[in-house]
Amino acid sequence: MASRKLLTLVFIIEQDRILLGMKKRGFGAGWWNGFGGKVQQGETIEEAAKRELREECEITVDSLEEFATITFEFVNDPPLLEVHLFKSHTYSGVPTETEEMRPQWFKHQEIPFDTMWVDDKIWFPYMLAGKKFDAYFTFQGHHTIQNYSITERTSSS
Ligand code: 6OG
Repeated sequence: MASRKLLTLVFIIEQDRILLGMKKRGFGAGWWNGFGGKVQQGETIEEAAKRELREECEITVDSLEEFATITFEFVNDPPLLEVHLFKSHTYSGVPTETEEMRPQWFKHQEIPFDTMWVDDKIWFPYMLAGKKFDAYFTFQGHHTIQNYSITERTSSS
């Protein structure tokens, strides 16, 4: 079986706006995204999500709701990325620029999809509608989606 890397992605979502960060370095640099990174040994996925949020924009959350997983396959470029997505409506602190991310609020209708990973415009509508889902995207390089699937979670799953 192909090896997988576990990653987190956190969104602070208020009624009419969402907090994104401009990634300043590393994977996905130059694109707006949620806050997140690799799960380290000895921490749970949720602990990693909270740590990355704190490290990347200096805010904290009491609790996070896990609402989706997205697995990314890059053709001829393993490993698979298994990204666990979390959201919160509330947070403590002031979103602050760090070496890794420059945070900024966006109205739901003004999300900068042209400066984001191309998968985002496909699944953000699910997230903003409060849906839970599991998705799989196969990428050819970093700009082209070869195919994908999204399965909405039913209330019993
Ligand atoms: P570091 O490797 O820098 O964390 N990530 C993606 N996010 C979106 N929206 N689309 C993708 O399409 C992504 N691939 C990875 C997961 C990388 C961060 O980027 C996210 C992590 O939060 C391919 O530590």
